[in-house]
Amino acid sequence: MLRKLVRFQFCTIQDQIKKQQNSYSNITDKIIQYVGRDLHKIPSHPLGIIKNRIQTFFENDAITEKQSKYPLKYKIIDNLSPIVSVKQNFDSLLVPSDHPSRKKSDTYYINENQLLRCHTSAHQVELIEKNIDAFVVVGDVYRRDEIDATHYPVFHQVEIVRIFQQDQFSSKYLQHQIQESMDDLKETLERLTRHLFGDVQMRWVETTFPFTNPSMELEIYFQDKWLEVLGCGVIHQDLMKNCQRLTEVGWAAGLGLERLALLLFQIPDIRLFWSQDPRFLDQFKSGQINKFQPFSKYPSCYKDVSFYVDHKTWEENDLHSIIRDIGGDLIEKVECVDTFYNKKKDLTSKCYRIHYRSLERTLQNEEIDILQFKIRDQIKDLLKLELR
Ligand code: FA5
Ligand code: MG
Repeated sequence: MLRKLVRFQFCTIQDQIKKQQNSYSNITDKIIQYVGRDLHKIPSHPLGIIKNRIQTFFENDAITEKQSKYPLKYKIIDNLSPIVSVKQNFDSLLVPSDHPSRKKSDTYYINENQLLRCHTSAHQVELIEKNIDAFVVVGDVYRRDEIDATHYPVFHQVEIVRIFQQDQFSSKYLQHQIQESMDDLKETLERLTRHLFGDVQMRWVETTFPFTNPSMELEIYFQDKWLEVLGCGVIHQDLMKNCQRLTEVGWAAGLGLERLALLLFQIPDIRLFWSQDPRFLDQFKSGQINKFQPFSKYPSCYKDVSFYVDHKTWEENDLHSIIRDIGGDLIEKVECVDTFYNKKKDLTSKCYRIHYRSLERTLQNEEIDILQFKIRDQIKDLLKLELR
């Protein structure tokens, strides 16, 4: 028994993934290295500082007048494994079977049934089923997404859910209850935003999610652009029914921690959160929000790669994945700089520009060439594309 226990303790989450991976998996070793780093649990890391601020808000100040009849304490949950089932991540949330987010080009699968959660909403149903009516889930999430200053394949989300009792509504009509829930949702999130930012320019944009109706996104004005920081909505009635909560109504929201941290600390690049450089880490203290002082940027350089694709089957994320796997954090940005259709070949020519920059040192041209050659080789070998 003891031996079993000891062995269990030494089986890291990374071992667990590797053990369950099969030929279906599209998770690279680079991605596995991020699992378990738990940046949101480090109190002096910008993500930990914001997570703690959000936690304090939900522990102390989040009860709106509407909620005050049953002032539930929000339960804070930050230790759920990022390994979830297809059922948790998609089916339970009413995500249609042909939804693009299910594709291997978008999600990191361990095998046919298990994956690295692509959002903290993966835990909604199991917690609602346990009759937890006010909760906050914090965790790392994984997506095969584009790479730029505000997107990264691993990031952190905060999920917030609040479900009401019938007698908290002023009307017995579902449509009115949905409207009242929506109002409470907006009030709560606007208060949270002011708790974090003080005064800031924000706007609500209508959107759709399979598991909420109606659905909204909140955007904040950042570096001369509107930046989406969260998605939310009134929990779909079919989802509540599936949880055996036939008559209840409530709301859910999912925030991106990095997006909030970029704004609050004025950090210019999402890759910095993963930096181990003391010039980054030493700038932050538990409980304190201060403006990030950029240290001198090392020079960047770019290399182009061109190839032919069949536009009917082309999945750009497969390219991003190869580049990220080979170049890791040395990749600053990947952009398509040229596209044209070649009628004779019935193929589309694409040219991608890969920008390289280290946050920690000046890169040598030779080492970039090695990476670029590896990328070219894998485009040929793995994607079976003809280079130009
Ligand atoms: C979702 O993930 C929904 N689960 C949110 C939700 C929860 C809706 C509950 C309704 C009810 P979305 O894919 O838009 O939605 O992501 C939510 C937030 O995560 C975004 O607003 C953004 O802040 C952050 N985010 C998304 N992709 C990335 C990325 N690649 N890098 C960093 N942050 C990201
Ligand atoms: Mg979105």
